[in-house]
Amino acid sequence: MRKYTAFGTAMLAAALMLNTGMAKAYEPGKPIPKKSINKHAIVEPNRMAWWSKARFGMFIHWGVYSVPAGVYEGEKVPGLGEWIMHDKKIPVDTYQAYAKDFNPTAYDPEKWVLMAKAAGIKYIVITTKHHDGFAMFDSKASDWNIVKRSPYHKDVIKMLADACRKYGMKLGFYYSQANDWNNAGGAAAGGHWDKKQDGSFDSYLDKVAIPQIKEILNNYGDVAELWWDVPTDMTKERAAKITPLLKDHPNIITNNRLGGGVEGDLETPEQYIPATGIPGRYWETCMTMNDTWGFKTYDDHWKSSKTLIRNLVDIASKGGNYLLNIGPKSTGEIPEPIVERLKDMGGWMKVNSEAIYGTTASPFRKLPWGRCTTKEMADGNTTLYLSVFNWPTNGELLVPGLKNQALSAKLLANGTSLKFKKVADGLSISVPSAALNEDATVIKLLIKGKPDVETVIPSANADGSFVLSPADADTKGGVQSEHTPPNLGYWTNAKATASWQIKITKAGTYVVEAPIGAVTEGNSFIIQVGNQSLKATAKATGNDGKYEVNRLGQIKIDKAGITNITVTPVAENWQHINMRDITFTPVN
Ligand code: FHN
Repeated sequence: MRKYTAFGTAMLAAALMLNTGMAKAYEPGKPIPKKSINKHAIVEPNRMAWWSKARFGMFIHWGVYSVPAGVYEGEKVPGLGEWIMHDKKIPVDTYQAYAKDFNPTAYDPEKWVLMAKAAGIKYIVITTKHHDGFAMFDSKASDWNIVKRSPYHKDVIKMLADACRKYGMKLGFYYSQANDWNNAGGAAAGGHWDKKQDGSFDSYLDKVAIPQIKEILNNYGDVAELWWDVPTDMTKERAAKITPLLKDHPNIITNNRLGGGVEGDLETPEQYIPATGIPGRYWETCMTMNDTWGFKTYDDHWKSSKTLIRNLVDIASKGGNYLLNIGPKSTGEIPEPIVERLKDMGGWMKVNSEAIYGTTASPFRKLPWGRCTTKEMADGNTTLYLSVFNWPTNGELLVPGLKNQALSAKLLANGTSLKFKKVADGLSISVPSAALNEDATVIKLLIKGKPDVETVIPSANADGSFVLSPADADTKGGVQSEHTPPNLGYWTNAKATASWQIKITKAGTYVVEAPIGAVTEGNSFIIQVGNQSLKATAKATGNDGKYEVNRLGQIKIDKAGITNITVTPVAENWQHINMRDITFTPVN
């Protein structure tokens, strides 16, 4: 679990609230024909085709905030790097002085684009203006921009657009339409602490935001995506001033954060992967590599390359795109941990990208060992890409519930053919003793026809014992299954639940144990098994990544058979926990 500020979360919640009760999608973003949506397939409007195939994009948060880089008046400021002005209530003049030190002489946009390409990234979305209102482009609408106020005096967006065009990389623009802490009137709703921010929000929209949106739409060639953010006070009427600007850009893809009830094309889960995707909507998970979007000198909480690769696979298996963020330094350099991770992702993609690009969601509800992506073949058969995270130790990989006839199975990395046979619970594939790639080894399985999968409910062992693993959980409310180590994380919401279905083999009393990491004391939860429940409290370990086995207590299971098990937090005192496997052992 990685923490982000309560404020950021609140802003996002506000963004999403403003998008509820939504009207129809605006022109030219034709609404997705909802009637033709089934659980995993969307009838694709053509302009979405490239995006759906791409699966992997790069977000860039770059601006004046990369100068203080998380430090103000000698003090390390907690929270997001790009929020420093807001979080420390930095006066406008003081903040604007940072622009004098924003001199990215090491900026090499071609190098950025080639780095992204080598990682397997297909499109870039960059902040043209974040909440600090600083335009990273040559703007006529406000001189609070890089050309006028920085010693660099160059339009870095134009330079990036040129590089993207040269190397065939799609480019999209992030634009903070309603939160602007420097242009007068722009902070009317989203935080206000300096007289210089005074002004009317409508006049800010008319004189700064709308002219700037026109500039980014018209001065840089094709814009692949327009990424609105935080629609504070964006009423229907205000949004209606912006949507017509997109009419001349019929191919542009927009997200769901404009506000005013505008649905846009994309859902934008932030910092999480929706447990079962977002059926019937295009979606793009945006995520940081460490804990900040904009560069901070001392944020070393980097996700491992393994986590990033598995996130990409996980997202593709749920039918979404991964918009992975980088925060460059004010010099224009990319921090080395980012470079290393993108290189690792590129190494994996070089061999396995076939399992990502152009694929659709998994037909399996859950797979105990990894993920699956799918490609429909022209002859009506289907390729299943099985990305194995946890390699079997017995030489057999069970594809549970698969009823189709298998035609061939190969290791994607080297083409080695694998034997397979039908078994009672699905298809069993004979695999080498060791994985080819610890991050994810892909098996390319060709099956006859469209996937026909029966949900297999796992069974307890003959002695009655069983283990509930994070990967098998059905999660609701934000808690999610994380990979390294496998755990249920992001469990910040006291209403979030994890549940499982299992075939109990023996009635009786069971001892329940689980390794848990918890920063604070007092996180209690209820384990509900059928109609019995057990209340337990996690021990604090001081760090949510430090696990200690908790003996949670005993519970009576009344009868054998299919049983639902749910873990629900007790709201009082709930902070968050990370929980690994829950083990049930019968008391003899
Ligand atoms: O407040 C911003 C944040 O700084 C960052 O830009 C993210 C990216 O999705 N969006 C906002 C919070 O939802």
